[in-house]
Amino acid sequence: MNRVLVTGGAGFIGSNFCHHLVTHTDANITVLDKMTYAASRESLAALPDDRVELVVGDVADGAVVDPLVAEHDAVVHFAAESHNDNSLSDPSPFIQTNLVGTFTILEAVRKAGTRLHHISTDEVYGDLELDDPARFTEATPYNPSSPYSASKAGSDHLVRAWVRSFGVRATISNCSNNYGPWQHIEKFIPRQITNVIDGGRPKVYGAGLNVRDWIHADDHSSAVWTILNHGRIGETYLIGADGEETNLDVVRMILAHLGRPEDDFEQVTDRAGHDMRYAIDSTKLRTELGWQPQFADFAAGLARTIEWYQEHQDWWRPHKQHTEATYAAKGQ
Ligand code: NAD
Ligand code: TDX
Repeated sequence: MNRVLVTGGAGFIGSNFCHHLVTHTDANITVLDKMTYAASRESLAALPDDRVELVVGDVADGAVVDPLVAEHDAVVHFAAESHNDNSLSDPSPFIQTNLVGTFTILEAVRKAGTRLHHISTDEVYGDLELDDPARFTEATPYNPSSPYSASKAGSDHLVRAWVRSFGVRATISNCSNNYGPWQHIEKFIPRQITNVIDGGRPKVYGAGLNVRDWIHADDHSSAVWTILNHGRIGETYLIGADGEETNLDVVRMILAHLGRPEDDFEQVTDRAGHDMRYAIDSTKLRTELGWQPQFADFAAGLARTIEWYQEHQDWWRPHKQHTEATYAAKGQ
């Protein structure tokens, strides 16, 4: 795995994975990224030029993808439209990037014989009831709720079909909700942190009882590298760090850390079709491949993340007004 092509490598998790590779491996990296609103050159700026190259291009463009894929030992496919709320406002780019883009990557690896790891999400399994003792496993039936999660589910099915029909050498991982540095401020945790830093109030959808299973992006990256090197071809691995929290509890932790009363938040219009609870059972990854998360304590990881956003106001502040105006127009 000396030459790794990372699609979506200028996004939140893809850039974290590039940092992981530079720190923990000898691999040289090419990032293929369309540089949408979600991308950030700053997230890659600290990485050495002689090991990381950025190619600006679209994963749905075979003329760009095919020659790049042929030059690499492995492709790690992060590129996606990733925000549920945006998929409710306009599903079109989700279909194009998440489905046509994954199809384009699959055709390229089929031709070149390159190893593929496909990055997916726990949302493909739909949601669980709050009082359900069950968690998602690799055997849970697909049941996506939103245009985003349906497009990710479809991309997983394409990967499985290309493995079975064409012998493509691919693995899939479905990870729970990530948090950490460089996450776009449209997403729940950075939105609330930056609201409070700005003197505003967190905006909680509906009653705030929805549960998400949080994992630090560093732990997602280490799991992906483990699967790429040791995972069995054709297999799916669920990635999670036992981090279930209600949205209300996360907001209270952010408020408390920043010295504000824990009830100083607003309840706003709920998300259409809002999934109630996600929960990952990552036993297969832990027992088969020996992976363990490093951020076992969510509160400690969240505190470090809050401090990172306090220290990187130059990065997020130019996007804050537009992001909040978009939410305000939807009553959120
Ligand atoms: P992100 O939105 O921060 O980054 C996505 C990146 O993909 C951006 O840099 C964007 O410019 C790029 N991109 C978008 N369309 C592209 C295209 N057509 N061609 C090339 N590049 C394109 O997303 P993220 O949160 O880092 O998520 C990365 C991956 O991880 C996605 O596949 C997502 O479904 C998956 N995932 C995310 C989470 C999470 O909590 N954020 C959890 C599980 C899985
Ligand atoms: O302002 C908000 N208020 C609020 O209550 C926002 C932005 C969100 N929420 C709620 C909705 C969810 O219950 O917080 C929870 C988390 O929301 P998001 O950050 O939008 O994440 P989610 O919809 O759970 O999806 C995330 O995890 C799975 C990622 O965005 C996906 O890319 C990933 O696949």
